[in-house]
Amino acid sequence: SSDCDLSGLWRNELGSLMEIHDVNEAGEFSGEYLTAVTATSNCIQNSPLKGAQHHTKAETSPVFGFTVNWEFSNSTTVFVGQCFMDARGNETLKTTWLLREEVGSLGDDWGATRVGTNDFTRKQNRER
Ligand code: B9F
Repeated sequence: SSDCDLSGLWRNELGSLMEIHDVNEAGEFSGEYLTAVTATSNCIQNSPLKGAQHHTKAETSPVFGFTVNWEFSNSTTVFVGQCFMDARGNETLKTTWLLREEVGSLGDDWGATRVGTNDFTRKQNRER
């Protein structure tokens, strides 16, 4: 079909990798995220993701959201985005994310959230 399918292996402009497993009937999916970047000395680990995509039948550019719980720090990132396909059939996931880090006190809450964008393109399995 010409619809974007979120399942598969993706890479963003930072070099981070994510694998999304089969999207179920309800539009829900799970997967793993391997970030290429971090801002601590912690060892980066594969981290689980869970999300949902819109499954309107007529939709060819589905909107979705997912959460990554970082295994190596007390922080979470949520992504929202939309899958677009160009004339050649190449898919891009345009996303905006919020990263919440754990802070020690209410007084530090003001600076606990970061925001940014990431663009993902499909990574061919042979490049693995
Ligand atoms: O570096 C983040 C982190 C959280 C608490 C200590 C370290 C965890 C990894 C986040 C990866 C982000 C980027 N990778 C990617 O692919 S998620 C959005 C970006 N897209 C110090 C305090 C808060 C951040 C750094 Fe930390």
